[in-house]
Amino acid sequence: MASNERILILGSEGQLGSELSAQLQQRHGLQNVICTDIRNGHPNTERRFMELDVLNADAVEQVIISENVTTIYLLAAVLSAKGETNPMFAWKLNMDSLLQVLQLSVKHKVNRVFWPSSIAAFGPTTPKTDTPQHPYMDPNTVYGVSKLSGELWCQYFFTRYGLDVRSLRYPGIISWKTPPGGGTTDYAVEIFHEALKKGSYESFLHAQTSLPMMFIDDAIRATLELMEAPAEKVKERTSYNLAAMSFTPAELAEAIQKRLPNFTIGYKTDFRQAIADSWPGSIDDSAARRDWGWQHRFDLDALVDEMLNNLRNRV
Ligand code: AKB
Repeated sequence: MASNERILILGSEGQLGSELSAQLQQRHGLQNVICTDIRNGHPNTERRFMELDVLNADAVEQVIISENVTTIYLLAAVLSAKGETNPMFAWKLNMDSLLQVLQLSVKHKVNRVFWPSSIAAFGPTTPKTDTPQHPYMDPNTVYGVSKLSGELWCQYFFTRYGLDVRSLRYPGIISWKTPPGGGTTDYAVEIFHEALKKGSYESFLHAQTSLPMMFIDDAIRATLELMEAPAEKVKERTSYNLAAMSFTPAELAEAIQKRLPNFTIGYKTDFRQAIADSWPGSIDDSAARRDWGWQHRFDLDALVDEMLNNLRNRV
């Protein structure tokens, strides 16, 4: 397929990157999508892949120059739970990579940059229900602090240099092809694997902890729709609230039990409970719906059907 875009994905092998890169390849052609990560997670897949450490600014700059990159998706990140085990490294990876990409994008006139934020940018004092687009934000994890700071840097580069940076505050993403790594919402993926493998699951979050969640197909579509929206429609230059559904571990277990009646769940909370308690239970994403027409497609039942149907053959 002919495309004028030359797309660089930094962090192509993770949960979002692996599915987003496949969609971008379909839209723009294999030649025009350069997948990079510190390791090749899909060695048998036909595509353009380069091993690249996102913290190596010189190497990233070389790729931007040699490939005439027009669009960058920066997806490499340390997530919330893993970040708490090594806060200084999480800060370094999450912030240095963003600041380098923003500066290189201005220097080499990259047209558009995508950077993911998260519900982790909110904190304990943020309103918990239908969290608005512009609430008080006081994140208390290093991941959340990096997301809030990163959002402000994105807005700064847009205002100061006119760089077209776009961002979404993702909820927990549920996927079956590539697992998430090191997040607080990971229970909602693990539970499906364990339900099919063992018929039971021990949740590290409390039964009644409600968190915003989204099926991966919706998350990828939201990303592409935001990136393809005309610039004048993108009014939030920090990051957009994005929502599909909210549920608790107990509600998810009940939905699984409707399909697997013998499935049982137990609860043994750990340090991730405090992280979840600091985040909102539900999100008001009316700005995204109004500005660029966001609409989710998957609710809890559709998500559980997709997960079980696809994982049944794999597990
Ligand atoms: C995490 O749990 O850290 C992530 C997120 C909500 O950003 N899934």
